[in-house]
Amino acid sequence: MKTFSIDDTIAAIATPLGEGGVGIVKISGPEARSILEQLFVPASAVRHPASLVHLAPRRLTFGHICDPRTGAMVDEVLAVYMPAPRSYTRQDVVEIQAHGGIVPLRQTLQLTLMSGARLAEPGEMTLRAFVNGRLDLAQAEAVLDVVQARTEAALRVATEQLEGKLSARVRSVRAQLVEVLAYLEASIDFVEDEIPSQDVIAPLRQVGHALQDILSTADRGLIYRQGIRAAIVGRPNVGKSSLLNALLRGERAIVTPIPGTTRDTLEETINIQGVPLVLVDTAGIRAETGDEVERIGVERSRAALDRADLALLVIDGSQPLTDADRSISALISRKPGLVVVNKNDLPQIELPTDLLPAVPRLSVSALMGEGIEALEEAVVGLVFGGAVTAADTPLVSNPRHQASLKRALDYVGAAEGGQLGGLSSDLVAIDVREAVDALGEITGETVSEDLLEAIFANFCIGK
Ligand SMILES: Nc1nc2c(ncn2[C@@H]2O[C@H](COP(=O)(O)OP(=O)(O)OP(=O)(O)O)[C@@H](O)[C@H]2O)c(=O)[nH]1
Ligand SMILES: [Mg+2]
Repeated sequence: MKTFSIDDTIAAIATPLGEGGVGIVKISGPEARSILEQLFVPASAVRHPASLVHLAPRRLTFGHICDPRTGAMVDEVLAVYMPAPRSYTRQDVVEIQAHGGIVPLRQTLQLTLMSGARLAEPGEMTLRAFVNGRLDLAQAEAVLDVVQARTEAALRVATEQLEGKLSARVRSVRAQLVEVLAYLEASIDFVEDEIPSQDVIAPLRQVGHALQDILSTADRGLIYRQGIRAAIVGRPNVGKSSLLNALLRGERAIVTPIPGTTRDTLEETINIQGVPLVLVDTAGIRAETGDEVERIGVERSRAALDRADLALLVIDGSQPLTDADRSISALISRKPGLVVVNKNDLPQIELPTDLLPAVPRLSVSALMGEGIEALEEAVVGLVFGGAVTAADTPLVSNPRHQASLKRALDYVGAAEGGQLGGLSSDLVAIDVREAVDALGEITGETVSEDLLEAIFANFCIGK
């Protein structure tokens, strides 16, 4: 997407490549209809040649895609033509629903390119929807979040953003700021008695509170959207892989009585109370390992721990604490974590109280599935900072939006401070303008081409 040309016609395979029930080729742009007419032979046209190119808008028409050069049939399809502006991109859009095989879809796409379409870049259809004003930027980003949602909670956050809930809040706050800005700029140009004096502090404070309010659920929103990485660590044979399996309710990792069974890290995602939790099973860490493969595994588990948001330290409750347990506990002391005392189906040996005294402890049996639900509760409690409420859906779930909101809040604070400190209107106006621009970045009123490119590059082709 080097340049934002939106006047040409683009085409892409919109469904994942592979064998499927159907596969869709999408075309958007002024030539969409004429391209379809070159390639598509409605079934009715075979019987009544006069109806050859008659396609009723938004009606599925059955027919065949044929190579216009040879007349050779490529696939049997349903085609639909959606004239502008009532389409996803607000341009003329054509969708060809073909059989979901790689070869017929590729050939159909190839024919559209031959007939004048250009291959669409990732996200280019949605970019057009944005440029043509059908979606604002936050809504366009929500499209990607809907596609990528890993839990129902994440999907709910994304669909509300797609509907424009966040955009509406941001717009109304921005409008308030624009009013303040207009007043400040007017008072630069006119002497005091020419415009009625207006309170600037109160609206700035109001905006500040509104921004704080929007931001207040952002941390939770980000968690729903991005998930949390939890590394399961501990010395060999304490039951890390068994714990992963217990949390997955399945047999994913290999479990044996032999210490050193897990040689490499293994990742699986589970959904606990709407939070996508990426569990990383690691090789047991011990001080000295002669085995080269195991040593590499141990290195990886240290790395996994570094990248994790939280650590689950597994201890074998039926065995006395070892030096290895202690050195691993030192590794996790800087992370939020839980001590999981495993094997509580066996006689237990009391843990010394000085082992990570500030970290919550849970007693479980990975083998029997005992205490696993309490562990899940504890993880969610940790993730949401203790207080998990079934409060309403977070408005903000995107780090980009969170950063812009924080920046806007900072500038509003600076403007308020400046105004209270008796700064001249033109200086206060500078801060207010920065805040207005920061909010405009969320919905896309003020946005650079670089940023657009970065955002839409994350989309899949055909979206
Ligand atoms: N009694 C009992 N045995 C368990 C429990 N959890 C795991 N085990 C047994 O402990 C042994 C080691 O379990 P793993 O899950 O492979 O342990 P690990 O920590 O992944 O071991 P490494 O991969 O070697 O580091 C196996 O024989 C398991 O059946 C438990 O809760 N109770
Ligand atoms: Mg293991």
